[in-house]
Amino acid sequence: MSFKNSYLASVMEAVVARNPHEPEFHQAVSEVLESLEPILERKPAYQESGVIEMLVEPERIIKFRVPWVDDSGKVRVNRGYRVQFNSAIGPYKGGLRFHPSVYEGIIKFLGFEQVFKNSLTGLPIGGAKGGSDFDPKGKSNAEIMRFCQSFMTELAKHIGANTDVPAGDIGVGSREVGYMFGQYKRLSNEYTGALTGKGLNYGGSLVRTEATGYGLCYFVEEMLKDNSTSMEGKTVVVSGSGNVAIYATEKAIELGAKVVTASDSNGYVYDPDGIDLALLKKIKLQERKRIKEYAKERPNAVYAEGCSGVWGVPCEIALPCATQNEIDAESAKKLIENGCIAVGEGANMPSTKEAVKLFLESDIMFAPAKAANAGGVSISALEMSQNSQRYNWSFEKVDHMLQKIMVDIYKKSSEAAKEYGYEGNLVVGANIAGFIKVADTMMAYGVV
Ligand code: NDP
Ligand code: 2IT
Repeated sequence: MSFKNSYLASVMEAVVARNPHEPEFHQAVSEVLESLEPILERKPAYQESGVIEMLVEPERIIKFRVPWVDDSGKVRVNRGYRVQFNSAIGPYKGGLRFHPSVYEGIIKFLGFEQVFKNSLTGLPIGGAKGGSDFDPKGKSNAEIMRFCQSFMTELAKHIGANTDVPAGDIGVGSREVGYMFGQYKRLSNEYTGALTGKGLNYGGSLVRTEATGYGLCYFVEEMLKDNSTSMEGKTVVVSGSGNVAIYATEKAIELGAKVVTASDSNGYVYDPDGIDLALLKKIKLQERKRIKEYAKERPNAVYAEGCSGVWGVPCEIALPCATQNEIDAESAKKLIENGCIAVGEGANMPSTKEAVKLFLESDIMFAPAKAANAGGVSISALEMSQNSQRYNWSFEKVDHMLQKIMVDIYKKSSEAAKEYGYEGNLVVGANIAGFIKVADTMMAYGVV
């Protein structure tokens, strides 16, 4: 780790010592702390108040047993988590991830990132994340439902519309949110918006499904515009084929780009004719099949095993929308060599530290996750507003608000970068801009 500031170095050392064996959490914290060096020089109160030491420690970690019965009658036991990281500027807010790789370190990294992302949105939401090591792959609908109900039976004790409002993430989409909301409503005997990403019949917001992918493209378009270009006519590589990837693909196509790839954890498809969005949606959203199937139905598309090969496909814009650390230094070098001009992170922390360094040292325009993928949680916050009003806004209204929020986040991040001497570095800009609102609020509260 490379800290010039000895205080920040000592905070980082303490984080590593206190949270051993959690490399993703260390990675997320070190990136933010490194960005804070220029602001600490100007405002020593951030050090004197202890606010940074408080920020790196979650307010509360909830860890629980999730027992359920599979279709053969066998009892299965998973582990559930909710890390309520910071509630300085609003109720805890952030998604739930169901994936076998989930452990405390993953949820902590995601919760920590969420604090700054949510601050950047300008909306009154604190940061949290949760999930389970449950693997939804190959499970029947009934098994998914029993798991979600058991998970919520415990989680319900800790959430609420004014306390903590979970939503989806990897492995948690509208089906899972439906099962969890149904169980929450039953347990609490209340009809309140304690989850977002709900179905449209029961308090969901229009545009929430599309929001992360659309928001990513709005952000990237603004970044390109600031550099006198646009998505129009560009070749785009997208990784993943889930919620974020599908709607990033949809908006990129709408903006005139040609998306040529989609992937999952087994491999990727390259379609030189441009991804057929209707086919992608049919395979992934309706049939819930693997991405391999796509190539079988398109004349010129090819499927390759292994998901990292997708970064070797020549493109001008890369949109990683699958998972953390999916772009390592080798993949970053390939993108740079092949003439990529912009990277927009749809997934959370999809680039390793080494990859980010390579992007920042190159001419590539780099849109970091905290800023670029904040569209999803922004519309979640607007879902909360609509639930409080007991009213639903139109698609056009919400989409317009999403566009404005993403442009504002771009402006805030690029202006903060410039103000602190890092013009063009949106990593530093987004981290500083996100930090200021939370840190100033915490200082107003004192030591709490
Ligand atoms: P989905 O579950 O809908 O899709 C995840 C996609 O990523 C799938 O194609 C999945 O493939 C792939 N994937 C998952 N794990 C891996 C892995 N280890 N290696 C390669 N591919 C993998 O999730 P989302 O689209 O919602 O989330 C994608 C990313 O976006 C995550 O990083 C999430 O945190 C982030 N994000 C999501 C938001 C949202 O609103 N949903 C908001 C902001 C960020 P497979 O089927 O093989 O597992
Ligand atoms: O990473 C994220 O921002 C999300 N998974 C969305 C969280 C939310 O509360 O909508």
